[in-house]
Amino acid sequence: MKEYNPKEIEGKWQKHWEEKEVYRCDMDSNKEKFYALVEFPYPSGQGLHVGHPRPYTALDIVARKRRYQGQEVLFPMGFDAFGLPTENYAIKNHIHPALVTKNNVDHFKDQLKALGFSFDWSREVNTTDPDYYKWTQWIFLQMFKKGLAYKSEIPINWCTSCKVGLSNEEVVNGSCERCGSPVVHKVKSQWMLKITAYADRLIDDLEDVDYLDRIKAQQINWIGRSYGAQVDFMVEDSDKKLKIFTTRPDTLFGVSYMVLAPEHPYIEEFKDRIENLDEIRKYREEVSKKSEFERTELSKEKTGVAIKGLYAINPVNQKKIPIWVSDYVLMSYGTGAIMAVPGHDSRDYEFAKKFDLPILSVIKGGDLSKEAYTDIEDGVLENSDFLNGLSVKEAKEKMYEWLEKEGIGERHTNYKLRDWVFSRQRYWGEPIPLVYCDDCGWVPVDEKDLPLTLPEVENYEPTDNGESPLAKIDSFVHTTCPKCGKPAKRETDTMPQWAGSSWYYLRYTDPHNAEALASKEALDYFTPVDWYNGGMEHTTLHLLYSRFWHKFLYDIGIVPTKEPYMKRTSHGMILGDNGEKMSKSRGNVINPDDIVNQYGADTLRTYEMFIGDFEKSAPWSDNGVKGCRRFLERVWKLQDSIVDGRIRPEMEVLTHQTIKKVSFDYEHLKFNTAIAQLMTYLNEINSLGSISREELKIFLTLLNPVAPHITEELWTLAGFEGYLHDTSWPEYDEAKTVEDSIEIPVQFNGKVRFTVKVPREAGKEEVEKVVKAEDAFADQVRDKNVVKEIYVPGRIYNIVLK
Ligand code: ANZ
Ligand code: ZN
Repeated sequence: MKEYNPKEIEGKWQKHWEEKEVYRCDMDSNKEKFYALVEFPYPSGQGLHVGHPRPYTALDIVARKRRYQGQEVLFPMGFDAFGLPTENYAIKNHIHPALVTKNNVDHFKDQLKALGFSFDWSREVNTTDPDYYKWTQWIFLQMFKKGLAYKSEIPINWCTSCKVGLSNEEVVNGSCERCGSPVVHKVKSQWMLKITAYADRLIDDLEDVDYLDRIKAQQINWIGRSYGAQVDFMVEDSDKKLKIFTTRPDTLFGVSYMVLAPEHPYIEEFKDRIENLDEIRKYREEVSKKSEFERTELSKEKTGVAIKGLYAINPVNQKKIPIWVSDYVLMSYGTGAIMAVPGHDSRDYEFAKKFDLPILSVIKGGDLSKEAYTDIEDGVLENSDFLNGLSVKEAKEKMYEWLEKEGIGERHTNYKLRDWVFSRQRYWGEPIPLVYCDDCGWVPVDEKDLPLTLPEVENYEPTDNGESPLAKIDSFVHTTCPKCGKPAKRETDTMPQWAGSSWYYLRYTDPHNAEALASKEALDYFTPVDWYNGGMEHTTLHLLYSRFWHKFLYDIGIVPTKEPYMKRTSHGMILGDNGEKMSKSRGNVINPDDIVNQYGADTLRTYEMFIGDFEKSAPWSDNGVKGCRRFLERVWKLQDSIVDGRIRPEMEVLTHQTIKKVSFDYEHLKFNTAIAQLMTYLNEINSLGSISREELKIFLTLLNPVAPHITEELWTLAGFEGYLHDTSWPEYDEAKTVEDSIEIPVQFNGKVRFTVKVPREAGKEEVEKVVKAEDAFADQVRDKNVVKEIYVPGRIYNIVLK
């Protein structure tokens, strides 16, 4: 037997698969399709991380298994290559970002290929390829034409270091998600996409998909739908109404003050009446330095200023109530003003305590000297005139009716979700294909002129005023209006990195199509994606954005389904051996290339699947890697102990159990327990000292999705016909997964003396015969008499002697 040499056999099989196009996928209407999708990587300069192979191996296992089961499997890979890290690297090193991207993609591809994934590389996509982004631009134009893309002068989140506008989603705790620098607000005219128009469908259609519960919850929380009412309070001695949003119209009788966001327009509107205007302006100035996150943190000490000289009138009882400004009310949510009910809202309660404002009870049962009473399930109204005695639910309903009848307010649904800031003032992104004409306004580039490609430039830095580098390229900027032919100017902002990944899974179905983003045939056959696995960090943004684009494409008749992904799962991270996130600064980064070189791709794959519960994070362990390599060494040695024949009786139950368990576990993210079962199987074989040819076939097939190279090699070495990748998945017989003989303890006067092996279904007479045939039976009885015998079926045989 030759030594196990992964280097030799892995390269050989990878070459074979590639040359024979073994994993190429084609539409085949006779076969059921299966579309398995993993998130395509951003080709960074650091190359592949050991975190990447975890999800890729997982779905590779499922893809390989489904092929054995006769499905036409689409399992593609590509690169999400626009974006800041590449651009920043290009600026620093004076290399064109396209070249940086090409080098990084080449490196990633080599690394991915060395891991033996069964991707159909003929379908590779790259979001920076003009043939690809032509369609990203096309989709944007369709949205523009439908009024879903609009320009808005809004304060945007501005990263002081990247010099780029960020969406709310890209701001984490007041800092830039990418570089960690502080984010400030800056007013800029930006292209926006109206994702809010899809908010309800993005929540409601989750009913139709099979996502992990926590993923659904994240989507729902991010959209943040709340049902409530908008209610008008009159400003005292004026004809102006102060509009507020509340989810608790039932508590209107409990309002003791109002709060405006410091940016609320009424402060300037009523500036002549406000006695302490300077104080309020000063407060507003201070607040502008804080992020929304800091402002809304629950634990923070409440601050605020009473507006002197301005009061509101409560529409339900005409009571005069004071108006305050405070930063816990955000201008960007609801109407930027609230009615405060300190008796039943915790934030209002804290505020009222701090500033000594009245706290009224309108829901029975709380102890308002301690805290706000916020229970809405059991609450019953009090001190509330026509609502007294009603439950919260009934009172809400009655109040909606009353407000509507009196013309004071109406039902209103609010969302936390904001429209998507779609402009970036950067070079390395898809140019936004719009032209500004003084006469015609914003005009789309003619579709036949797509792709609108990026011009060659000398340097990629944004301009100091924050304009995109494209603004400096006269030949790009100056054009003619596609509508009237007069001189006009191009938009110089580019799209955000999220654009290309919002529809890439569609392009994989027909990646070389020059006439459409994909043919109708291909979309009908392959979509929706059957199973999408990706990181938890992408289950809000990317998932939401791509579901939005998909729904839009559905509305305009391009894609056949409402949802892009039928099933979404997520994997945990691989951490450093110290349990912390891998990072250069911690010095705990593992390079997958080193593991492949030292132990082989099959070991890395096996290890990453065996490392622990797939959905949880797990620390790297060199010993764990070595253990998986030893397992494969023992698998390799099987070639020396092959005997002829089918499944042997002593292996029958374990074999059927193993097929059953491994088949189930691969489909349910339980890769670690599947591998543990295969290890048990191998141990049993080793204790028998041999493996029959049929047993070997089954074992190699079951292990193949995890360790595809060593198993192909052993298949060939064993002289089985054809190639392992051409065979089919083993079937199990449910009846044979249970042991059909069982051990029965035999008890004499309450003490177990020996056991007998009998068929599971054996009756008393049959068991009695076996018991009495044992020598040990005669030893026990000797000169005594058997006075009683009881058989508890399957459990115990009881004998009483005298
Ligand atoms: C009165 C009230 C009484 C409220 C009560 C709650 C409990 P969600 O569920 O997040 O939508 N609110 C409204 N606009 C706000 C803003 N711009 N900034 C901060 N808070 C705002 O929350 C809705 C509730 O948050 C609203 O209902 C309002 O307070 C507050 F016992 O109105 B409520
Ligand atoms: Zn024009």
